[in-house]
Amino acid sequence: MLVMADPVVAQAALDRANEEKNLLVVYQPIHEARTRRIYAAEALLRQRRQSGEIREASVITEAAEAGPEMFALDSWAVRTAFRKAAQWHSRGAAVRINVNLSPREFQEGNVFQRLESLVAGCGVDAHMINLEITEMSHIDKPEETMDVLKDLKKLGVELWLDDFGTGHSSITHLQRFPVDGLKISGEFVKGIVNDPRSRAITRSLVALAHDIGIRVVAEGIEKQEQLDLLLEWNCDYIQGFLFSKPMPREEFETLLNIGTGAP
Ligand code: G
Ligand code: MN
Repeated sequence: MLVMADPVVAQAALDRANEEKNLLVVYQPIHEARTRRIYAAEALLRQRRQSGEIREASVITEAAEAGPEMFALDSWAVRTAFRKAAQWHSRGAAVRINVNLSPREFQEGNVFQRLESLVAGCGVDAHMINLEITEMSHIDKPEETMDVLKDLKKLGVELWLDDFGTGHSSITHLQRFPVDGLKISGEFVKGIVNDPRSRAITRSLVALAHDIGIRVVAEGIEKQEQLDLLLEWNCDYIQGFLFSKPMPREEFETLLNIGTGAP
C-alpha cells in the first residue's frame, strides 16, 4: 500500500478516484490491554455512499486489481494516514499508526525506497509506524524478502503479522522474519468463550509470541467474556467493536483529545 512510480500520474488518478468514489480513511483504535490507553490506530480505507452509509472499500480495490489504480488507492490511504499521524504527533499524541501493506508491494519491488520517500514526504516519524503484513508466502524469493524486511526495520518501522494463523500468515514467518508482533485473527478470538479449540489456539498463540519475545494484538473482540480471557492470558493489545469501531478522523481526534482542523 505504497506510492506509485510516477507521483504526478498517481496523484491525478487518486484525485479522480477520490472524487468519484468518496473514499475516506477511518481509524480503529488499538488499546493497551492492561490500561486501555490508546496504543495505536489502524488506518482502513472506506467508501462513503450517497446515502451517507460508510462501507468497506474492498469492492473498489478488487475491481481495480488488474490495474495500477489499486496501488494508487492504497497509497492514497497510507499517505493520508501518515500525514494525519504526523499532525497528531506534533500535537503531543503518542499514538502509533498501523497501515496494511499489500502483498503485491513485494511483487512490485522497491518497497523500501517507496516507503522511505512516503515517510519523508509526510513528515511522519518512522518509529511510530506499524506495518501490518500478510501473505508473505506469495513471495517466491525469501532471501530478498528478508533483505527488504531488514531494510524496513532499519528505517525504524515495526513489522506486524496480520490475520495471524489464517491463510498465508503462518508460523514459518515467525521463524524466519524479524517481526515485532502478531495480530491474532478475529476468526480465533470469536470462538474463545464457547469453542475449546479456538480457546486453546488463541491462548497458545499468545504464549508462543511471548516465548519468542514479541507482542500480540487480539483482533475482533466483541464480548466482555472474550476480553476477560485475553487479559488472563496477558495479551498485550486489544482491538475490536467492544471498545471502538473504525471511525472517521474527527471522531478519533476527539478521543485523543486533539483537533487538527482540515482533512
Ligand atoms: O485484515 P484486517 O485484520 O486488517 O481487517 C480489519 C477489519 O476487521 C476491518 O475491516 C474492521 O472493520 C474489522 N473489524 C475490526 N474489529 C472488529 C470486530 O470487533 N468485529 C468484526 N466482526 N470485525 C472487526
Ligand atoms: Mn490489519
